[in-house]
Amino acid sequence: MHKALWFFSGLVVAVALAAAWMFLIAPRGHHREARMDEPVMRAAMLEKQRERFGSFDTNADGTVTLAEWEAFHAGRFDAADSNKDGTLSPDEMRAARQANKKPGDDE
Ligand SMILES: [Ca+2]
Ligand SMILES: [Ca+2]
Repeated sequence: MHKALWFFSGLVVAVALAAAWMFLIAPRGHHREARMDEPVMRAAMLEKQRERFGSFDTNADGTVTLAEWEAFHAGRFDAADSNKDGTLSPDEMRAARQANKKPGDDE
């Protein structure tokens, strides 16, 4: 009888420790993994920014002039002006926005 009481008490403690692990300690481990991925995510983001900057900086001198800025946007304007009348209609702007949408962008 005394041994059964010790066994039951041990079982209760083991269940309590398992519950503490599942709800208090293990979730922190998950966040630790997420933090370990941060440098990888940051590097991917920086690479994406470099690519975007490179699409403006056409002479690759490390700066974007007004002419490069305007040329980039003129190219986008020309691509959006599907009927080539020199203006953008609401439909053309909507179509251009849809065409430039990336996965994960808001609707
Ligand atoms: Ca440049
Ligand atoms: Ca047009």
